[in-house]
Amino acid sequence: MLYETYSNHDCLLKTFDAALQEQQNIVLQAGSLQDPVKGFAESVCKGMQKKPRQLECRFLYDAQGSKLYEKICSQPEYYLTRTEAAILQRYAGEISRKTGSCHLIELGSGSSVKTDYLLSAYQAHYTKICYTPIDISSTALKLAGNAIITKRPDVQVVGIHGTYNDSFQLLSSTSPALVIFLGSTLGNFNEEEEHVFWQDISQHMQKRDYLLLGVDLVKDISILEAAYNDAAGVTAAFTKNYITRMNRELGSSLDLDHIRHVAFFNREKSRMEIFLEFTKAQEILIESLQKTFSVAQGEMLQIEISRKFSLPEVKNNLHSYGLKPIKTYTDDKGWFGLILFQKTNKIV
Ligand code: AVJ
Repeated sequence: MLYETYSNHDCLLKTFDAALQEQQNIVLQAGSLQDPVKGFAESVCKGMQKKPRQLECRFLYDAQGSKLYEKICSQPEYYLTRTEAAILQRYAGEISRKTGSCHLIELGSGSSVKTDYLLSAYQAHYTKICYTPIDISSTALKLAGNAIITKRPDVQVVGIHGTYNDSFQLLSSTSPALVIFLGSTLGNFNEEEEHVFWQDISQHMQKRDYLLLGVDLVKDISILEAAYNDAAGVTAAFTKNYITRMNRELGSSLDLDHIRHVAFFNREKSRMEIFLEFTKAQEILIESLQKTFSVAQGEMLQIEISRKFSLPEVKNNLHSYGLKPIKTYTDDKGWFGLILFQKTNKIV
């Protein structure tokens, strides 16, 4: 797997097109991630000035965080990955027949393990499959990319080390495409962020392109809360790794023994809310910006939200962005949903 760095948008699209042409297996790094420590420092600084304080969850996924997330996925309480994988396994063939041959482009691909069901189905029906995983973890991308080209030498992998925003421009080159957005990662956006996201993506998708969206559905609170408070403490370690990253990259020197993972379901907002609670007062230092923030004893920093959806709500919402629901797939318990949409001309 080759790995190359590109400094501006123009350059990324051109290089992406060239890699497709030349049938390379490669990961291209988008300009947005070239100074990740600076981006992290600025983001923490901004988040600490909000009331209540909120940090951006995408910084959970450094090399260690991506590894811990994979470990979360195999915890008995964390039903999401397992349930979604079973739906994919069962319906990948049908999905591939519905969309026809297309370029698979996945947002937040991580380990790409679940996507393998789709790759397998598309390979069974079509020749020359191209897969574009997009992720903010270069380690996860390289590992996933190498695993795929080894297992499936006929699949071309052109990965993007970047953010969702970097991916939109690529949609001009990938049609007919299936945009894949799994794992209920959508739930990390609040309503406002979600609106901007669908606006951007629907504007860039070409007519008749498809979208496969995985969403976690509202269910019994005890099941939801258990999934984010696993008994082995892996989710707690994942959340606390945020502080480990701050200590390492920002020079924050925080005492992890007095910081606690807290996660509960907010019924009104239909979302899990995940916090780090400071059990003693501490100062957060951001060395490069010469800033410190005092955190009081008992204060909670919001690290992540994970919204829980209903299928009609999601389908209605996306319809207003010109994304027409084609078919919905769920598991027997109705815990998780996969919806296949197609881009139409009409923005309702
Ligand atoms: C990767 C966003 C789908 O919200 O369930 C898991 C992240 N955080 N446990 C989720 C997560 C804590 C996960 N997503």
